[in-house]
Amino acid sequence: MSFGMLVDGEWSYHWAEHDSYGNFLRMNTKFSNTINDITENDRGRYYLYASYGCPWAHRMIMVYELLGLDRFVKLIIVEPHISDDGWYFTSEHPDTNYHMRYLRELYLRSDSQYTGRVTIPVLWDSRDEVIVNNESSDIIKILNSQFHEFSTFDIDLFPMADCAAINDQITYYYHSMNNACYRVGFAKSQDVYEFEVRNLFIELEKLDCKLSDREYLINDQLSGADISLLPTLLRFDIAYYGVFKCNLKMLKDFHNIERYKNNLLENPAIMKTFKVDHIKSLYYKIPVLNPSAIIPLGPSMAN
Ligand SMILES: N[C@@H](CCC(=O)N[C@@H](CS)C(=O)NCC(=O)O)C(=O)O
Repeated sequence: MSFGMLVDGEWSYHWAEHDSYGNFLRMNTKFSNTINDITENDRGRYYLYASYGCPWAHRMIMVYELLGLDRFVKLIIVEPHISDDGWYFTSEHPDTNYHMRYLRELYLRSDSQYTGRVTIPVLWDSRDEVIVNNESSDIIKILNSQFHEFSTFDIDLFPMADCAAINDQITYYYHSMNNACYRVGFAKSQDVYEFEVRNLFIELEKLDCKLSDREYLINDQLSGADISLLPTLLRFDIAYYGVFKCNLKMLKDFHNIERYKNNLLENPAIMKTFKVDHIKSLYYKIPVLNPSAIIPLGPSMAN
């Protein structure tokens, strides 16, 4: 059995994310609203559903922690495993909002006839009982701008003057890094795999050169571009190298990328979000990639 999705509100054990050549094609997310005019009365109204294992959710959790939004928005963490029934909750990772068993129940609360993947992250409005947005690249911007007034720390990850450049970098690295690792890992033919893995390592070489004399992707300050790229780098050696077969080199052999990654990790708000056990659990329990679900002990994180 593999992942499933909702079709007209019913759970279906169906996984349609490949073309006939074996290329991985990610489905687009379906909730793309935003929030306007948040006031003090909205404290506790919004929830973020997330996983420390998922890179798309991880970027959102990083923004949440960097801004210090915990007194305004609640964060709910799913069990780090996608089952045949999708994301789910346990006593260790409970849904403290509705006490649901499966994340799909949240999607159905928002749209009882929903058709699509049941993905995280999710920005949930508990007053209107709707999913506001389930696209990480949108949610990080919503948190940064609309929730800024209610954040503990005065950080702007999308400063107006650099916004276009940040968005360009997010799009570029989405294709060349974030999603590229998935195209390698979920390739369904040898040719597709080899094509994708070679391209990925060409892009890693380019990134390593780019980072030879800089600490951040844009100018000399942390931005949404770094936060969007970093989750992929953090998963590389501990998951993608093994389970996705992204193994022409380890990431730690790219010295500039490694320095850049470790420098970002020195930020306590970022370090707090990096949970190796959640990442390994999520990826090594994907049945089509690792039917035994055995989680490797290594690699050692030491340099
Ligand atoms: N484009 C979405 C992608 C989200 C996504 O694919 N999340 C994965 C976890 S890494 C998921 O929830 N997968 C469950 C499924 O597809 O059933 C975003 O950036 O938010």
